[in-house]
This record gives sequence, structure tokens and C-alpha cells, in this order.
Amino acid sequence: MPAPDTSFRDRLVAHASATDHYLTEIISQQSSGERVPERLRDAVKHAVLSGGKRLRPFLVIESAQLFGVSRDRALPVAAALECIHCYSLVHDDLPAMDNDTLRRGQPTVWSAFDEWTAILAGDALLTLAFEILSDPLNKIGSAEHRLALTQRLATASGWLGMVGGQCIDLEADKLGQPKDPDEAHVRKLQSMKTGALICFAVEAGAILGDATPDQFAAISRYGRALGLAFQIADDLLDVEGSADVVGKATGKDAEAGKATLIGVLGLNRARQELEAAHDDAHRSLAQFGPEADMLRATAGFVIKRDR
Ligand code: GRG
Repeated sequence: MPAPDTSFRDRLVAHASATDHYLTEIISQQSSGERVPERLRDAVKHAVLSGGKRLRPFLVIESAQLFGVSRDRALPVAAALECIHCYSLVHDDLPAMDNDTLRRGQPTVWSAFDEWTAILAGDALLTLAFEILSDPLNKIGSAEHRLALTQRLATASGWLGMVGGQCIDLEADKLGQPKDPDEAHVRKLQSMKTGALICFAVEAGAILGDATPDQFAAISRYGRALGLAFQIADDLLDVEGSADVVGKATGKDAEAGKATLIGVLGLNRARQELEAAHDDAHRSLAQFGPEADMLRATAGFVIKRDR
């Protein structure tokens, strides 16, 4: 097996390009007739095909490969998950939410188009995700697999997951509730808002590969640790990163009074938590051999990322 650090980036790029290809095809297939309004098509393209690390698709594909599942079978799941992720970014950037004008180094959808178009583009992407997942003509496999994935993705992205976490976040941000968010509050909101989709990404591979309950539990624990590491790294980028490199405005969390682990623990302890989450991600993969090296390398990438 090649050294994870060098081959990691190559594989990230390769899976990202396969995901981009899949998404480009499905968007153009669906919007080629006269039914999809051009404006909506352009806004969806802007939201989806404007860069992005494609980390969640990468995790779906690598986790699937750990369980012997081909990239072709995993790709529709990876693409569906990226649609949900992109919708969440489009809605998060709206004036009513985070009011951001820069995302992935480009104007956000609402600032390039307008608010109502951005809301509809997000809605279209949310529903497209489930259309992809439930399509019997794709390569995902059996109806049981598609059903299990559909149910889990719905839970991860809905009010028990990302949407619920976003609401808790905005309650702090807009309403000042709770007055003094503590560590448990921040952990809950982050595990729902960001962690749930990242955890789904790796669990999806285990579902596709019919993992044993033991393997599934290990992968789930890895997903939770990685989600936590990802969010702390994101909070650190907001404090220490530069907008030019990160591709979005930085320094916004403290200004908006956002509940973050840096806010409740301070910078040094937040950095220690990041290390601890990285180590936990590694420990959770103890039962796997070198075939899990890409997932191990991902934990390293997440804590060191600069965008
Ligand atoms: C609007 C329902 C709803 C939810 C929004 C994900 C989210 C919830 C908000 C995004 C706000 C944010 C900056 C969260 C921190 C973690 C995060 C999701 C960062 C962006 O993900 P990356 O770094 O982005 O994977 P790219 O652009 O690489 O895809």
C-alpha cells in the first residue's frame, strides 16, 4: 500500500472528480428538457459545481471500499450526500441565517442570484438527494440497501440531526439562548449540525458493505470522532485562518456570539480536544488493518486542513 499522506491527496482528488462527474451528469440529465427553469438550474449548478473539498463523498467511497464495495456502487450515495451538504450551505448563507456573501471563494448563491432563488435551489437539492438514493436504476444495489440509506440520511439531515443542530445554533446566535452555553450544549449542537452528516458518510459505506454489528459500531465511533475533529478544526479556521485561503469570511463566530468549543474551553483546550478526537478516530479503527489507512489519513487531513 502506498504511503497514506501522498496517496491521500491523490485519492481525494480522484474521488472528488468522480463525484463531480456524477453530479454534473445527473444535473444535466434532469434539467435538459424544458421543465426545469433555467434560473433554478443555474443556481443549483452554482451551488454544487463550484469547488468544495468533497470530503463527505470521499468518506462514503473510502468507507465502502473498506468493506469491499466498489466506487461505482458508492458514488450515487456520495452524490446524494453532497447534494444535502450543498443545500445546507446555500441555506446557511442566506441573510436570515448566517448572511454570508462568500463561499468556496465565490459569491454565495443568494448574492449571485437572490434569496428566493437560493431557497428554491436548496429545496431542489434536498429533494434531488432522495431521488438519487431511491432510484432503482442506479448501482447502489438492493432495495434494502437503498431503504436503509434513505432512512439514515433523512435522520442525519433532519431535525434529529443537521436541521435540529442548525436551529440550536441560531437560537444562540439570534436569540441569545441559552444565555451561557456550556460545553455539553456546544457538543450537542455540533454533533447534530456537522457531525451527523459526517457520521452518515462513513456509516453509509458500512451499510453498503453489510458490515457486522461490531464493525458498524467501530465505524460509527470513527465518524463521531471525525465529525468532532472537523468542527473544532473549522472553529479554529474561523479564528486563525485567512478568508483568502479558507474561501469564506473568517472571524465571524466570536463577533456573532456563536457557541463554539473555543468559546467555552479557550483556544488551548480546544486544540487539545482536537488532538483527542484525532486519537479517538485512530483508536476506533483498531480492529481494521492497513485497508483502513485512508480513513486514518483522513483524520490527519481534517485536523491539519487550512480551508
Ligand atoms: C441550513 C439546515 C441548514 C443547515 C446548515 C452545515 C451547516 C448547517 C452550516 C454550515 C456552517 C458551517 C461553517 C459549519 C461548519 C462545518 C461545515 C459544514 C463547513 C463546511 O464544510 P466543508 O469544509 O465545505 O466540507 P466544502 O466547501 O469543502 O464542501
